[in-house]
Amino acid sequence: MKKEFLDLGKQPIANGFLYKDGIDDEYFFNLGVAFDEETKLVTQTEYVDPKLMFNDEYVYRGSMSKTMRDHFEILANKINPDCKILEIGSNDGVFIKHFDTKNAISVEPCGNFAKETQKMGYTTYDEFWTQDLANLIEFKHGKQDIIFAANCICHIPDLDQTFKAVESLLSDTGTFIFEDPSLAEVINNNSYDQIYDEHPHIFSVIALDNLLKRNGLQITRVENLSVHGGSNRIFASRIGNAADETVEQNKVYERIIGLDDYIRFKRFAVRVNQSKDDLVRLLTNCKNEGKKVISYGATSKSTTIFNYCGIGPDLIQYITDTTPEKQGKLSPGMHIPVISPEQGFHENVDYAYLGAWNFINEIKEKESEWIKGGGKFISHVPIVRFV
Ligand code: JHZ
Repeated sequence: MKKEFLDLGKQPIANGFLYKDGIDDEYFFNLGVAFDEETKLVTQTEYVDPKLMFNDEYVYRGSMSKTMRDHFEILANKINPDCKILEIGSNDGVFIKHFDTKNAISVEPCGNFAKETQKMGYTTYDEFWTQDLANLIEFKHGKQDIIFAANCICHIPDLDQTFKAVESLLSDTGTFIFEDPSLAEVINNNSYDQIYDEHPHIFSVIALDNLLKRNGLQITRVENLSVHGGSNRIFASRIGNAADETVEQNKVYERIIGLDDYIRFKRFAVRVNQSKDDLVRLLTNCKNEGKKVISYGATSKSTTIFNYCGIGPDLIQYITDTTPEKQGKLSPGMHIPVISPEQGFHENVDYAYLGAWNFINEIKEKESEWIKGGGKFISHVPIVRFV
């Protein structure tokens, strides 16, 4: 049974950057977050129709940061290049590009990105991941040695169907590798902005273990990653394979910090509410002091923040982002203009709220001159402050 613990209010499509003429038709939903007593899964109270988020106009490009390009290259280099590999949610090809087009296939429901990997020579199925698609892939390409998904599985509402389809397509010795934001890190860092329409679930290892097991799979290894504010890379295979010590270690740690207990999440909700008051207060003070405040990185995460906290162009003048598909548009819901860093990031900016706080090291290095000149970043992770 799902028990709601947090209400993040009325929210738009997190990556639904829009032109002025789209404002009247903008879609909103209520973002409630719940704990499922049976599986221990943290999940949304209602799910947004995936077709409203993942379609031919999708704007998020995985290859926009060096951190992520390097991250995927390092992983790809550890995988046997001769294995048969399938990627679910291949986006702009940031991971799959490291494999030979003869051995690698991909699934990508955003048509604009599916076309990109098709152009690169990969067989790409421009569809959502389903059992029917898994059956078709098995018929055409056979069972797969590796099924990989990065920042994708937590985007799919029906996890039982997802895992069953993976199990059916894996070869007998095959491995399912997937990585998504870690619930432990979200709770520890108060990074509640990881919760938005595209993330219907935030995974603990405990919940994944329960869900995978009831679909014929088991976790054999967990790697704790620093990317995206703290993620877990899960290795799973058919039930009966040996698990290493990292699985139990992660589950024990999660039990210690209370991720199997509804009360823990009620406490988290109190901290989220406090963070909202602190951020609005800090930005209001900056405005009253006549400072120029912008936001750095037009992220899905910042859509949650701005809409939950009611932060609009009066507090954040504009957002800079390197993604061409976001520039010239307005942010979802609060309609803050998005422009390129070349246009908007310069010495006249006093403070920049870090929408992309997960790339803080890369960004601080890149903007070291601005920082030397007195510029300061603001973040709410783990508490609201200048960083
Ligand atoms: P970033 C997306 O979340 C959506 P978002 C998705 N649901 C998901 O799970 C994660 O990604 C993985 C820009 N930028 O990665 C580029 C700069 O402008 O935090 C991006 O638009 N300058 C699939 O949207 C944004 O910031 C820079 O120097 O929260 C970062 O988005 C850098 C480094 C980035 O993901």
